[in-house]
Amino acid sequence: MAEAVTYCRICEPLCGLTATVEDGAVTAIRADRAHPLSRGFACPKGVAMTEVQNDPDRVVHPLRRTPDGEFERVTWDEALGDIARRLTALRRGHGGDSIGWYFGNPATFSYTHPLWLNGFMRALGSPHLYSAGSQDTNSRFVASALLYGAPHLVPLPDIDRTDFLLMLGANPLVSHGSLVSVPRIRESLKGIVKRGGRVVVGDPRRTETARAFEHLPITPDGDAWLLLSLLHVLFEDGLADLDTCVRQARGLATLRGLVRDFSPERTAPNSGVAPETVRRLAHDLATAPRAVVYGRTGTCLGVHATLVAFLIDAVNAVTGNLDRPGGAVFGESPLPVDEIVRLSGLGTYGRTHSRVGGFPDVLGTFPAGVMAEEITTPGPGRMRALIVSAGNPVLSVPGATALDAALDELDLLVCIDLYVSETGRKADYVLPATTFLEREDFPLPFLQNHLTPFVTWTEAVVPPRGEARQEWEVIDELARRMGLGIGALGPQRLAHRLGLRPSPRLMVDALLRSGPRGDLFGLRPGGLSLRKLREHPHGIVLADHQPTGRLRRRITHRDRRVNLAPDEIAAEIARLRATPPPPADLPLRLIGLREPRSHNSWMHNTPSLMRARTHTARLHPRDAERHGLADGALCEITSAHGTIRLPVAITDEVTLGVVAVPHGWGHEGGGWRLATANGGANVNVLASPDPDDLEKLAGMARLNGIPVKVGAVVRESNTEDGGAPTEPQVSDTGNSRQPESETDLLG
Ligand SMILES: Nc1nc2c(c(=O)[nH]1)N[C@H]1C(S)=C(S)[C@@H](COP(=O)(O)OP(=O)(O)OC[C@H]3O[C@@H](n4cnc5c(=O)[nH]c(N)nc54)[C@H](O)[C@@H]3O)O[C@H]1N2
Ligand SMILES: Nc1nc2c(c(=O)[nH]1)N[C@H]1C(S)=C(S)[C@@H](COP(=O)(O)OP(=O)(O)OC[C@H]3O[C@@H](n4cnc5c(=O)[nH]c(N)nc54)[C@H](O)[C@@H]3O)O[C@H]1N2
Ligand code: SF4
Ligand SMILES: [Mo]
Repeated sequence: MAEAVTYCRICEPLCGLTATVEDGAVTAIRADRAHPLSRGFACPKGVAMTEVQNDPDRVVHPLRRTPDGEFERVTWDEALGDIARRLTALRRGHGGDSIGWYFGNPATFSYTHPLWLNGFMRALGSPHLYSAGSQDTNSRFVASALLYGAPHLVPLPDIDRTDFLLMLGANPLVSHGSLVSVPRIRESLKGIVKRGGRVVVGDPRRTETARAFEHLPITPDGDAWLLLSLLHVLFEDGLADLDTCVRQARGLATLRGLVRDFSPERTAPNSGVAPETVRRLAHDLATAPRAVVYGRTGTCLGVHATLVAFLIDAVNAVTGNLDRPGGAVFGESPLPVDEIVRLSGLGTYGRTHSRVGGFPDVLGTFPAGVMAEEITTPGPGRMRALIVSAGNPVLSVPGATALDAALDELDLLVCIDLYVSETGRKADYVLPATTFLEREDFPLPFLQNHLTPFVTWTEAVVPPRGEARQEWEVIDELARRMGLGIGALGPQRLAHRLGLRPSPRLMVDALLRSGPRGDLFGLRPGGLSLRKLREHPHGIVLADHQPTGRLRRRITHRDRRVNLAPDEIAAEIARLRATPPPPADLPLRLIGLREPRSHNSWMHNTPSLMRARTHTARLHPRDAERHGLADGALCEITSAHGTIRLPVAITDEVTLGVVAVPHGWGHEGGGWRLATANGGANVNVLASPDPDDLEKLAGMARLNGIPVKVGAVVRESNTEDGGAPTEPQVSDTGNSRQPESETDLLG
């Protein structure tokens, strides 16, 4: 028996874990008490990773689908040989741009996986690259591209030093924080209040976080209106920090003009926030010694997602809180990230446009919401083959029904995954991936998101189960068989083709050593190197706080100023004004939520997380009454695009007129038996499959604020099309139930 130290790669705090290993298998996972930031905290998902690791339903050998729809085991050689042959034939017959790739959320937690797949797609010269980003963060990256010229410059809320946090559309007590890595985020938030400060949570639902702090109820998709009126008051009431702003930014006068007629009286009907509340909030933000506005997925999945992300930073800038301790700070990495982004050409926005819908690329990816039409629209560049790695788009992208049908029209679908998912069940091949416990790792994309600058490295805890392989190894071998050289840079691709393939860890070592904190290959003794990281298995804290005052150097606009008035934003504001009212026959608004014991679609096969749980639709008591729905009754939710059936959970935590349904449920048929048995419905069939309905600047999926209606279901054939369980249980849905996770484990 041995204990191995590693870190969790399920969500962004990257908590430290200790794994017990017996005979080459993980038998238990606990929180790592010696981790300097998570200090003995892990949530139930991290602990339950033991069950994913050892899950009998995991795919551990390459699988090929037979004509009757079953899967049979094949060798890696057979699988990769056939895939390489078919891809090569497509490439010859139709060009590299007939081949597409979608990578899901877990991909970004591996340091090698995104790099290798990017290299592969570049070598193919294919624009068909899609990711979970258009359902998650791309609006944030686009706002940064407009404001700072650099999509990767994403500000962090400096929670540990602020006096006032306005949080919009985030529920970190459940999600554990996103686009900012703060293990023990509940304690950090409580720290604000302990210092005499405030946390205000703008959300249509009185969430776990809203309950722990101050709740500001807001109408779904109301954030742009709220933020415009906050700016209006800041300017009109002379609360703007003009000196700081003029020094940092350009376009201040234009911005002022743009917000002129968004008085709180004018915006209240759209934001749901009363004018006097907006005024007070603007004053409180401006007069707090240090304040910051932060927004997350609730602000990213609406009609005006990029505008909202932009306005959040605009409020921070206008109150003088940008690039300032306790405000919005720009994290620095121990790697030369700005140089890497520049040299690799990866930090793009709008360099190319999608064939369907003409959407600008965001970091080289197009919105996943156009994938279905890219498959079904004839003509040059039609996507004929798709590789999906670490993603389950059938349950995660808008217009799930259309995508599900489009996948049948592909010549080849390959999934690299831990399970046969709802997407995988349509695949020609499902290839077994390693779990994060079976691979070495380095938190490459998260290094600049750590509020406390931190770096770590982990070795694999156990060898891969069965024949599982890391994604980069699969991609490397596929490229070799296709005669492709892969790499982000031209010379790298050539070297790769000639067989010069430095190991990924060598690359990390070189980047660390030459980075701003590196040992410069001996010139700076005590500096970072891979060897040094390996001597510190719990990771290394690099500083107490992220540095400030360096924004000017990092902005890539020629004048090195924040652009507060890009044309794209003015156009979005015009579009906002022209937003038609939602259809009268769909009077309710659908929003999402995250649950402590779910992780998107992929931890529903884990017994310890699934005890006494049901997928439900949360509805306000008055809405339930109006529609004659009792608690636990089966209801039908209908949008312009589809219908699902779910049991109702009546709770006044949702605002009147709002229905809240978590995504990632509604498993069917795939390899995960417990997940499938738990029923539920795929909420994304309610979202529009039409590319015209995607948000304009970043192609964001509209997954929040969807107009819907609800109705009672007469119970006869209730398992037919909604997939709802016959006897809905309501045990985990009660009004005031606290999330078990942190309260249990944080004490
Ligand atoms: N309605 C609605 N829809 C949403 C959202 C919402 O809030 N509301 N949120 C969106 C967001 S933020 C996200 S990030 C997406 C997620 O959407 P996706 O990334 O498409 O899907 P996941 O459910 O995360 O599925 C991940 C898949 O990867 C597999 N997997 C896990 N670890 C690994 C690994 O290490 N390697 C490989 N190869 N496979 C692995 C899992 O088995 C699973 O099949 O969903 C989006 N969809
Ligand atoms: N337990 C758990 N943790 C997770 C995940 C998970 O599935 N389960 N997923 C991980 C992933 S991939 C991500 S991206 C992060 C996301 O992290 P967060 O964004 O913090 O997570 P959510 O719980 O989705 O919070 C979004 C909130 O936005 C609110 N909302 C919906 N519409 C609107 C709106 O129009 N305006 C406003 N102001 N609010 C709105 C919702 O009610 C919800 O409370 O969480 C990560 N952590
Ligand atoms: S909060 Fe839970 S799932 Fe997220 S990193 Fe920590 S232990 Fe893992
Ligand atoms: Mo996400």
